[in-house]
Amino acid sequence: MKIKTKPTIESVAVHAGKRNKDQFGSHTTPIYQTSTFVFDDVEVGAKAFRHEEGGASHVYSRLGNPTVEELERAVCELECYGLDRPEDYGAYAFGSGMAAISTGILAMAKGGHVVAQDALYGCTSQFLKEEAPALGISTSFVDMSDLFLVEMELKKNPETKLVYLESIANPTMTVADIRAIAQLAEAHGTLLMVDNTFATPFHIQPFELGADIVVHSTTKYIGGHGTVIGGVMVAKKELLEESEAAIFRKNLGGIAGPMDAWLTLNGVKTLPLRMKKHAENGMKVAQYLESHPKVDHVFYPGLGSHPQHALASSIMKNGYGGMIAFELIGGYESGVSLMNNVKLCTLAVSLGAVDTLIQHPASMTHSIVDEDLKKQAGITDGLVRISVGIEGAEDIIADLEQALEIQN
Ligand code: LCS
Repeated sequence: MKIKTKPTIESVAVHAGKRNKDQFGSHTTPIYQTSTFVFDDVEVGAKAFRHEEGGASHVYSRLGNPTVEELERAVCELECYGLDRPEDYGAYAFGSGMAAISTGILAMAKGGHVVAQDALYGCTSQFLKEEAPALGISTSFVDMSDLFLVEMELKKNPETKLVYLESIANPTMTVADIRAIAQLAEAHGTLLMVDNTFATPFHIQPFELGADIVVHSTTKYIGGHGTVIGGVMVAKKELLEESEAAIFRKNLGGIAGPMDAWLTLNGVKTLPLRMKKHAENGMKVAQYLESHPKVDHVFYPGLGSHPQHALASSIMKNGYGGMIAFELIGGYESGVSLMNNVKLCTLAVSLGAVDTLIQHPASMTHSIVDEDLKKQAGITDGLVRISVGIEGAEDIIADLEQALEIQN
């Protein structure tokens, strides 16, 4: 029998993050639901504060917590799956995706400029445009599907410290050429931060393509069950240290709580299994929508009609994910009618849960985005976004069919 040397990503996900047994031999991860940790004596406590050997391993749960650390190791292992030196990387978990993103940007782009993708999750876009300037960080937004524009923007802003993009953009489904953009970033001496929420490491591994920092809203596919808000940032330990990311997290205070970390860890174990089904259903639903006479356009990286289909096929593994954006021929009115008439699908924001969620970016998740930026990024009033769940694909399609039937 051939002996495999590299475990599958399914096996890594099930066992990721595990350390030695606790003192009771607990099989699953205990929830260390505690604010603080006991020191054996003053010396042990003082050494912990000085980060010296012999100090207590844990001090206070805003600085670190064993359950949270297990989640950090788990996501780190998945993002580093297949890399030559995964041990060089580390991760920090946060109480939300936005905490990971804002803390990460503040730590990595201190007092400098960010060149950001024009299509981004609404709150990320708002943070960069409206809050970050007061904190000493300026941003220019650019269409990252045009590498020439990215390069021009980098040349125009030599003080750029960070390039920021979403591997698959929310909600336009634009796929980023991470490899090419990483090369541009490196040539201009800036870091590349990638929000990998839509793709997850099951489909895209930004580190393999040259990214420096990966962030996630773990609220979505990684948690997977719609039970928890969370985020994570992964990068080389050296960069985490240099940027003082741990100090930023400690003092901004955005660490994840142990219960939330534990819920998210449960999601990690089945991430590949769920993503396989999300992607299978995503393709079926996208093909159905594309063939429907009332649908004007479908944005799904797996379809030949997607502007970056060839790029998606070269960087995505195991399929194309479960997110779809589309426009109906009847525009906004028809989209509203569809969303009001679905029965199996749920009208709600968020995504990446086991059940199918449908929402209207222009009036919901992206309502706060600057109007000009929305126009530039292609976030139109008629765009509908669907997060395809793991129900039977035929049931999701039947629900969309009856809802599309109703409108006229
Ligand atoms: N990054 C992406 C790509 C997201 O889609 C979201 C949230 C975040 C970051 C922020 O994560 P959070 O703080 O919520 O954990 N996206 C949402 C959405 O599309 N609908 O509701 C939330």
